[in-house]
Amino acid sequence: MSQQDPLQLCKDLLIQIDQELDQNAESLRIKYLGKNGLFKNVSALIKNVPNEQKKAFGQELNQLKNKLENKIADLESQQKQTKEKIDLTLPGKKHQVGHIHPISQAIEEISQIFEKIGFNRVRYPEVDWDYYVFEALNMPKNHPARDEWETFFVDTQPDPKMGKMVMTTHTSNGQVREMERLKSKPPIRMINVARTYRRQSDATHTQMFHQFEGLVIDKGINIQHLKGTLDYFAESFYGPGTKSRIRPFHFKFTEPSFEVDFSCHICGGTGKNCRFCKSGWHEVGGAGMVHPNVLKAGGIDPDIYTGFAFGWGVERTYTLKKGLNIDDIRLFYSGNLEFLEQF
Ligand code: FA5
Repeated sequence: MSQQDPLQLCKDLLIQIDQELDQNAESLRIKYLGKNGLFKNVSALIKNVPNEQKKAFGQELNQLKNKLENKIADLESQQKQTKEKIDLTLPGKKHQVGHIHPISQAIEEISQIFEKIGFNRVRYPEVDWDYYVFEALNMPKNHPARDEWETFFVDTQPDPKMGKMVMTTHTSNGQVREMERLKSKPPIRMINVARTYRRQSDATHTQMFHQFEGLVIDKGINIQHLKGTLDYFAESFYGPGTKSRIRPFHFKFTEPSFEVDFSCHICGGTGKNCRFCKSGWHEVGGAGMVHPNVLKAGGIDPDIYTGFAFGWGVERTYTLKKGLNIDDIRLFYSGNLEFLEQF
């Protein structure tokens, strides 16, 4: 080494560092900066450098040292990062695991409650003929009662017998369909849960929501059976002590018809100073004894058989559960994970 031009040696080393195949910081440190390293050897050659070149040689050496130190520092930080990446002692990263949507959970719970007492879970079309949604339910064409349902109509060719296609406004479309499925032969114990649609949107209404529809038809079915079923559901879904109440109402497909309330779990049904219910009761939906015309539409003789039906909103029924304080059902469909992850 000592016979070569020290300045040239420095320049060669600068190139050699760039082309260095060994990428291990420690071994490079030893090779270049160690006790017997190349840098020390080259520095020692200063004694051979003529005085007028000493300054240039010194600058070259400085450049060489900086380059070596930077390269070794870079390699060290890269090695540190790689080491961190494969550190097997680090705790694993948890994958985000989703869960069933709260409304699907509610549907499952509701279905099980009714299946326990012999109801048969079914599902009928969510886009259905006018006939099943209105006409077979004692609402003839052009009847004003249809206006209440805020219907979305489907832009298709009407069927001469079945009429227009509509987005189902309620699960009551399943009533005559179930009678037909069972070839008009009671006993019928149906629980029909499905999506339903109306042109409504506010804190208690969404354009798409869910209903569950109960239908029981047999000989000798009366209002007491309906009331017993409501009480059974109230206690099973909301907890012991919850009561049901029916109030006179009007639906074209039931006679008599009722609105159904459940007692408030906050005030126990008293309504005293209760900001949650104000009256002691919460309304969840409708019910009644199946109208003879609806039985006839399903091919069932109303002189032999009677039945009851009810239809409630899943979202509404669910938000009245103890501990839930949801004052806007649109949250269920907002895609807001902070809200949904609570369930
Ligand atoms: C009906 O839909 C009747 N089919 C119920 C029925 C069935 C009566 C069988 C008799 C026999 P109503 O329009 O009141 O009735 O709706 C019932 C429930 O559905 C309401 O009380 C409410 O809980 C829910 N509901 C109605 N519209 C909406 C909406 N836009 N968003 C959320 N829930 C709704």
